[in-house]
Amino acid sequence: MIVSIVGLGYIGLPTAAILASKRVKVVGVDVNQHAVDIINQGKIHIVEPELDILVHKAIQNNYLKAVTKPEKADVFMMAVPTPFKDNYEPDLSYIKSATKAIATVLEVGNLVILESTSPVGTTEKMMEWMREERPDLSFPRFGDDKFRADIAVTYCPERVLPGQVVRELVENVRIIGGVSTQCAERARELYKIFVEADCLITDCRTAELSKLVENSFRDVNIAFANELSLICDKLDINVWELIKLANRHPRVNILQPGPGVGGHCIAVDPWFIVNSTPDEAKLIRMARLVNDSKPIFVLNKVNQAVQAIGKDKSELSIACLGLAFKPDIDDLRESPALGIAQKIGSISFSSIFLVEPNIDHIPNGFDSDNIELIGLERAVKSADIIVLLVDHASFKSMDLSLLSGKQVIDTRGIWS
Ligand code: SAJ
Repeated sequence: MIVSIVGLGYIGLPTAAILASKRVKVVGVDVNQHAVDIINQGKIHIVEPELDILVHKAIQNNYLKAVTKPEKADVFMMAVPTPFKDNYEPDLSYIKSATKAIATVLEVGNLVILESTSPVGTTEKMMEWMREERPDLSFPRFGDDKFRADIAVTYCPERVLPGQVVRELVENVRIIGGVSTQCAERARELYKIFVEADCLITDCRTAELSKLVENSFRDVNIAFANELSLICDKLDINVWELIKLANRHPRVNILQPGPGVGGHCIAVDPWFIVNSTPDEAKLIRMARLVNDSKPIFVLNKVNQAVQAIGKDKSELSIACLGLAFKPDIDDLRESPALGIAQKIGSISFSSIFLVEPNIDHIPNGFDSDNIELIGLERAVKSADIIVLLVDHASFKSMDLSLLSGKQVIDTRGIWS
């Protein structure tokens, strides 16, 4: 059996490497020639623990190769991005072009799996795109278990946590949404090669919504915590203590407030639900707005800190601790910490110190020449105002006496 994985990013590449480690022949397809070249050298172009060893072995043992154009295979798995456009409408152009590309090499008996996070109905749209390219082939009909199609089509969302992808790909329960039950059963056989947990069968529409719902559930719960942080600020109550106490109730489990929600999943996927059912998804939309407004609250706190010192900004220095979207990773995508630091960077402080232990150069979006990327201790000692934006391990274990006499804005509650 040959499995072709289209899209060799954060999901596609680990999936390719794990399948290859189970002695399945894998052909990875990516339009990015640079990524293809790096992978074929047994190296990786993304940061993910344990992945480099897996890819290295897979290439060395000849179970994985990367190419830029699809080739014939038995199974095609698509793991390409689904961003949103300016109006929060999902952008399915990557899925469309990947689908059209694989359609040219499809053969009777092939299984096509979509893994990309997608709005409800995308799997069926994908079938339409394949049908347009290949009128000679028959495709399954939604919910029709009697019809024998040439091609099986399934939606199986990825649900792994960045930073733990290699472990979670094997250990997480998998949802397998077939266009028909036969399609789902075929996909389950494939996932059972490397998934140790249950592979639960449903239809493709339910599977599509389940992925969006999981991330929206988390977004709504984080929004609740973020709203509490605003309420507590008004009432002069320590939100971290409040949450700790409330969580001692047997049926309460409040998440943690922060400077906003980042990453390319939780800050994006709820919009796919809002976009498809705008009148019904009121709470989901409001949660997005609450989480997206949290950086403004943090910037107001910076202004208050300046006022508390009673000097002009041009006489003060400020340290921004953390730029990544969550702790102990280098991923800056949709990071509220980065956005806040960039806004601070445009204010005329005398010096701005950025501390991000997981990167080695100042990212784009900082224009001023009074901005430095420096170590934690030097930044904290030198700055008048400290804004803690990410709960990186090294910040948690810092000597807290260094903070004395400083204005401290702890958006993650690690020092409270
Ligand atoms: N955050 C908080 N407070 C919390 C928890 C998280 O402010 O109590 C923030 C984080 O700082 C970060 C953001 O939320 O900015 C998202 O981080 P995360 O760790 O909750 O999630 P992601 O985006 O890394 O991964 C999520 C996961 N989804 C769920 O847990 C439901 C993962 O399983 C999905 O596979 C992934 O999205 C995805 O690819 O969709």
